[in-house]
Amino acid sequence: MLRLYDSRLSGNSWKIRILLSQLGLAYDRVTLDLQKGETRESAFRQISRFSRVPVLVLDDGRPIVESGAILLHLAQGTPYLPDDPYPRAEVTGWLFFEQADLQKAIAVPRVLHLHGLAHERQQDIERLQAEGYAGLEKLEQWLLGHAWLVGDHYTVADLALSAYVSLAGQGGYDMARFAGIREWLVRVHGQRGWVPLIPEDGQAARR
Ligand SMILES: N[C@@H](CCC(=O)N[C@@H](CS)C(=O)NCC(=O)O)C(=O)O
Repeated sequence: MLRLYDSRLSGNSWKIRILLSQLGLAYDRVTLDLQKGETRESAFRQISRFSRVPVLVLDDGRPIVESGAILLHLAQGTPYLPDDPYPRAEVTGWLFFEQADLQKAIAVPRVLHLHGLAHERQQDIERLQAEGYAGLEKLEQWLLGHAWLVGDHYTVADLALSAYVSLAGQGGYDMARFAGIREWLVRVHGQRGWVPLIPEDGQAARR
């Protein structure tokens, strides 16, 4: 059985839970408490070379780290990842863009807001938001002319980017200015098998 190490509010881990649900794959879920430093415990560091979630442990015990790598591995041979090398490279390109231009710029302000540190770290938040808004503007421009990030249907590119983009409001981002992104998020969240970040609160991920 697959085993997913995650944490409750981790957007990177959420991406994996969405795809596992969409693929109908059963898995054991091990939810770590980041506040208690559980990602830094030595037993977990044997599994996760970067001391971070998500980690997917395969049936044969081999771990895969990094959300993008896990998504690409799981999506191989499914409609969520094109077989053709060119569109496949486009999917990969969006995954790199998410990590470089959006993920940290959204995740760090979000964590600071969730932990009540937004006021004292306002300068850091503004610097990260300037980067994040630049990335969001590029995404918006693409989505004003395209329904999906690659080709004519939903792929793991849409899945991967939608996770943190849909959580940006929790990091103090004003998403009202991005009509293309908002409409795309509605399409993404309507995909069969999509699951909210917190199962007991279907609305949380949409805020
Ligand atoms: N690039 C990594 C980022 C993973 C990451 O930042 N994970 C966070 C939670 S979302 C984490 O485990 N942090 C460990 C900690 O704060 O102790 C990925 O996409 O998987």
